[in-house]
Amino acid sequence: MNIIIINGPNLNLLGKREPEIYGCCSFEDYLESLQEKYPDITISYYQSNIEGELVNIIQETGFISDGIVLNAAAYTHTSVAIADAIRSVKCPVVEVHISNVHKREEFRHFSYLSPVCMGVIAGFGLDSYRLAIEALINANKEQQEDEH
Ligand code: CA2
Repeated sequence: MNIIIINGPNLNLLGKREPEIYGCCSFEDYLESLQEKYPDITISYYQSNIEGELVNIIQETGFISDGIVLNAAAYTHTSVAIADAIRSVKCPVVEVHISNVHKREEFRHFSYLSPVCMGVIAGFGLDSYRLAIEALINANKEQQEDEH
């Protein structure tokens, strides 16, 4: 399987700022441990602070990957463009959040992306990404069983 993890704005600061909310591990270190856990899966990683670049990478990878794990960060709550990009691609997209957005400010409770994603995982720290990968593995298995 080929899975891409896409992180949105400010997630390049993971491990450097606000550890009480987002933990103290950099995403690069976490990714290394994730890849060790899933040696049979190719996990690619992309991060951008720019909305249009997130749209581009979803379009570019959404037809050649088996799944996308997407933490669009603040764009989750604002971006019709990212929602449209998700809607336009073939592979399943799992929306991920490190924090439990429903325990936080009200503006974080709404997501433009949830209705066009396969599912949403929030509030488990960086482990949210692993849970999303598990969901994509299960979806891929089910799809293969349906095809045979
Ligand atoms: O909980 C999440 O994963 C969020 O997607 C993170 C976004 C926030 O706007 C969403 O409501 C929930 C913010 C990402 C900012 O990342 C930082 C990481 C470290 C230090 C500072 C910011």
